[in-house]
Amino acid sequence: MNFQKIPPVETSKDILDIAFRKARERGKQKNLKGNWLEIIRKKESLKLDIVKESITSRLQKIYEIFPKFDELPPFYTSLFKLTQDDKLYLESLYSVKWAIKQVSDLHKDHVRRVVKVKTRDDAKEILTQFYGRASSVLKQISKRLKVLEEARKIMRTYPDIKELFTVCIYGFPNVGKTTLLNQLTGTKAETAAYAFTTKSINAGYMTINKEKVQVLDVPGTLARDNKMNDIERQAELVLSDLADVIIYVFDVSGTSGYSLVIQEELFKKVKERKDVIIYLSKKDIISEEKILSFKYPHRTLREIKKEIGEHLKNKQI
Ligand SMILES: Nc1nc2c(ncn2[C@@H]2O[C@H](COP(=O)(O)OP(=O)(O)OP(=O)(O)O)[C@@H](O)[C@H]2O)c(=O)[nH]1
Ligand SMILES: [Mg+2]
Repeated sequence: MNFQKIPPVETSKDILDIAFRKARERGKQKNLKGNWLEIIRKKESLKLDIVKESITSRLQKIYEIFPKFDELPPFYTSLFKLTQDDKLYLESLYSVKWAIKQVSDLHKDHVRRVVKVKTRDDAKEILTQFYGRASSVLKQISKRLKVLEEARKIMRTYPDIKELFTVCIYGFPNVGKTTLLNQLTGTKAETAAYAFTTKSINAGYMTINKEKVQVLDVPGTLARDNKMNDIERQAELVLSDLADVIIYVFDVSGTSGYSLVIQEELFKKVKERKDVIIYLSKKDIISEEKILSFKYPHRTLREIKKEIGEHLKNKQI
């Protein structure tokens, strides 16, 4: 699912302005046939049609392009619930459908009346009434459209998850996970010298033995079982639902602010769940002795790629 393709949601005011402008421009047709009364009726009906068509087609596009949960892969449904208010979102989406129906019904009703008018003033009055009522419907969903626009902005941060072999870079905050993603895949995701820099999932890709591999960098986690916040839960979601292999980033320099002991505790838990490759970050600022005394086997960038290649081979067998 590519969330980047959802276009910005117009405001109620924009939708109305466009509809009324179109009616003004296209309602100027001169080649209508019949006597003066028939021409007035046709002209005003045409404007009703143009306004209705313009509003409902724009709303219909919004309704169709925004994802419904039953058509989303379960990973995205979970991610959605972690990052925004799913109930408010669905209510907003259904209010768009409601508005389409309201404007269509109003249109039918006003067309029925306009084809029977006896004077120019009556025709104008019906048109004014329709414009007023359609505006009122759009105003009622104005806040809902804003909710959808906000939802779109959040969905833009969702990674475009592909059905590929998936590596998850995992570990405590500030240990150097995003830096590693950038080094492995050439992405330019944001890194910074403080914890919880990454608040959503970053995706990068690399090719190993001609096969494309997806690498997901997740927010740092403290992994306290019942105390995880929704940002940390995104890391847990990738770990449990998508990862084929984990790269666990250990920072033994102490600059991340987490001791070796607690990093080790988390590592042991993760190892129980998935295949783990260890990467020692910040080797440039720690002593050779410290690296040598680190008790688990760890890999360089080049070795990581090689080991992922082994996992790929094993998966194919
Ligand atoms: N010297 C040195 N600094 C590093 C290295 N890797 C990361 N850093 C620094 O460590 C800080 C944290 O790096 P990030 O890659 O943002 O860490 P993260 O694990 O993604 O952090 P969160 O997203 O907050 O969980 C940044 O200031 C990086 O520049 C490294 O190998 N050497
Ligand atoms: Mg990060």
